[in-house]
Amino acid sequence: MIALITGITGQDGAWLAKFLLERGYEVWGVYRRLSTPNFWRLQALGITEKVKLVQADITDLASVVEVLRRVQPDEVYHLAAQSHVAASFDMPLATLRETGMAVAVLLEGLRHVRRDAKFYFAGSSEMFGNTSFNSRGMIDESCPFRPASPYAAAKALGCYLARVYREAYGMFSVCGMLFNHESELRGLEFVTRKISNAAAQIKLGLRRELRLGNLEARRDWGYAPEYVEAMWLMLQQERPDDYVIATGEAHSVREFAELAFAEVGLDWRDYVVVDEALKRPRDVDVLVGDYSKAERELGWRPRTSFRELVRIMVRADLDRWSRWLKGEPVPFDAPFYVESSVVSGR
Ligand code: NAP
Ligand code: F7E
Repeated sequence: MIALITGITGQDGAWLAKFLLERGYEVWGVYRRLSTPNFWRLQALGITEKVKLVQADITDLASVVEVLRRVQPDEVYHLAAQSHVAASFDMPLATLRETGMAVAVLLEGLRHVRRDAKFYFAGSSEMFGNTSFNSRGMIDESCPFRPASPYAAAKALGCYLARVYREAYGMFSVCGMLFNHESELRGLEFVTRKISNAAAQIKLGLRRELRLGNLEARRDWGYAPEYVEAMWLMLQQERPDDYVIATGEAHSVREFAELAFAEVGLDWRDYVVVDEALKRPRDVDVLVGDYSKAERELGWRPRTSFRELVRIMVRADLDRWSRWLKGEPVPFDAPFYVESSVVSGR
């Protein structure tokens, strides 16, 4: 089986590539040209030599069609996007193009080149925004979309397109409604990794404080390697359908910080500074997902607790910085990152 992953250099792309390689897939990954190569996650997982990398920009139909013709994939996992919610307020048009319109680029490309391929679209809990909850006090597939950011609006467009191509052309096209999922490969601009990295640096005396925005936001945080398995399961079903993937538990940013600093023996209150500039023009208060349908139909359920997730992330950052201080070569992003309220996003 041949799988094509867009966004292979991102967190989920790397974990998914590893997962599919382990199942015997021939894995191709789309990456875009950057001034500096960005393969640290593939290196960290030791799979750089095992995946086949092809260059394309997901907003460029010609380049996408060229890749589809060359690869002839059986399964396409469309993960590439401008994935940062706060950045979408700063770059709404670019986000709509890369996160929303690009879904039409992929679907049109597939419709013309490989209509029988299975297509996974990386939808998001953000599509629901401040929606009304189901009778279990959670969000499921039937809850209405109420996007609260340009990112969320773009993802909602992508999800609707995935359904339109399924219904209009009979394509096997699904929208995964994934709630926040994190890991040691998470980007530094997202709050969990921002915290785990800072806790590790502060512990080792490499910095003094951590500036955060809205500490009261509550999110349903799961472990990314388990979530990519759900993507694959969706494409192994007889009929295409959309699924919520979540843990069913919400925790606040404050709780994450508390646990992360405790993991390195520190009190978060001594180091975290709330910075109003890091608060978003609009935020979603609480997102918590009901994964009953996925459990029933895919046999999927989360396995890593919130506490374990925090531990995995903090220990990974502590280990990486400790090795880096000893001069060992470590594939990670943090030493090259400049964090300030101007560049770090919210
Ligand atoms: P990520 O780490 O930010 O990765 C995004 C990927 O998209 C990167 O490989 C990036 O390439 C690529 N990309 C962006 N614009 C591109 C373009 N114009 N052409 C080609 N590639 C482009 O995101 P992630 O956390 O892995 O998430 C994967 C997908 O799931 C995203 O669509 C995200 O919106 C969605 N999602 C994520 C979560 C979550 O909690 N992680 C939850 C729900 C949905 P570069 O490396 O070159 O930047
Ligand atoms: O923010 C609050 C922030 O940027 C989480 C993406 O993968 O998941 C992710 O989007 C919460 C928000 O993730 C800071 O206001 C406080 O309430 O880690 P985040 P996100 O916006 O939930 C969804 C499901 C996706 O689809 C996205 O692709 O944390 N927060 N202080 C902060 N957030 C950031 N980034 N930085 C702070 O300093």
